[in-house]
Amino acid sequence: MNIQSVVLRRLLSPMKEPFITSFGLEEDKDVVLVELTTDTGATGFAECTASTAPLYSEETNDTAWHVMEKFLIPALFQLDFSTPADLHKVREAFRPFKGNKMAKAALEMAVWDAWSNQYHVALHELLGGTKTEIPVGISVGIQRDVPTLLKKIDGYLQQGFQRIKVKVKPGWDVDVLREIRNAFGNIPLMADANSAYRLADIDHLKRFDEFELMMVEQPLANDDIVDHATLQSTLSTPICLDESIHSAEDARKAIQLGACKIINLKVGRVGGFSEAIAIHDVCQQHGIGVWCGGMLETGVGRLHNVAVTSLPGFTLPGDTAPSARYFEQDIIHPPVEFSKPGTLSVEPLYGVSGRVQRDRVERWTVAMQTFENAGQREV
Ligand code: OSB
Ligand code: MG
Repeated sequence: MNIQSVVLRRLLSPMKEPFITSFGLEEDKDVVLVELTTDTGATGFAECTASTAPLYSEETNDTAWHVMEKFLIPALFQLDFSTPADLHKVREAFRPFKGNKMAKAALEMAVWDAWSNQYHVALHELLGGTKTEIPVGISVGIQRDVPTLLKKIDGYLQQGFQRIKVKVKPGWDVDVLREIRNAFGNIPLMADANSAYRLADIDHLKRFDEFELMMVEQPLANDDIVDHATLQSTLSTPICLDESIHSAEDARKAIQLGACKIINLKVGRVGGFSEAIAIHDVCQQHGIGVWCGGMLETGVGRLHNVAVTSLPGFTLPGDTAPSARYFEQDIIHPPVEFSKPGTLSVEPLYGVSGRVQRDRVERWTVAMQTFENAGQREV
């Protein structure tokens, strides 16, 4: 398999409601969608999980586009793929370029997606996935007030979501968690701070233990693992790292230091499927819990998240909610929907291209650029 062309598209589409975290607010879906075409005419899609502003990580959609255009697409055009093991070549080809994991992931995932499409191998099987059903949780943003939050949680519990994650920040944490416990008792509950605290807040963070949360996600800085280890040694609540983990090496070091007991694995954040599989394997070897996080993806990223969650180590419910949670109309059809409340089934998917609705993609496209693999054409 050779890559003949790459099309980058920037899409802007409305979301059902804004999503508020300790770092800011996301109102519309602003996303770079990658489409690859291979020498046999097979198609691979993937989406980039960067955002408009560098608030979750340092990447933005503009930087991702730039890095793909100038460095990653030219490197990709040098590669050819003859066996599934060759798919790991993409990670190696991108390794000299530092960081920019979301840009790398978008192209790398589109290559796996294209292989799945070209050779009619189910994507989850290509990744090594074995599960046919996955449990699903929900991430609930910061709300105007506690009654509004409780009403939302009530609705999600009724829909069957198997775990509630609430976003917390200083001033919206202990009292809110107490109200949730008072209202809903012993539900599977966790909190995500998106780096909103410092180690100096340790006494405050210890108060979280009272609520017997499944975990607290990324309480400290996005680039820290050392202080997280100190914090974990005094907290009974398991720490889950999100922002701090960009590679299997990061995971190994965090585990070795005792910085976390659980990892939120986002394929975009770690640079693609190869690295995601490696992190999954490190977690499995060390008995560390792992689950698939989300970045408010469109259906394209959502289907990829479902496929990766089929790997056996993904034992905890992920942030892989159905399409309807975010969009009136997803860019895929049929949308991602529960097979039974709180559960998604992992259906064999031969790349996502058969689900992508081109008219919807075109409706939301605000920029587009095509890259032809000139070298390939001469062959
Ligand atoms: O920290 O997990 C996060 C959304 C955007 C950026 C960061 C995060 C999130 C979520 C929502 O928690 C996950 C989802 O529902 O896709
Ligand atoms: Mg998080």
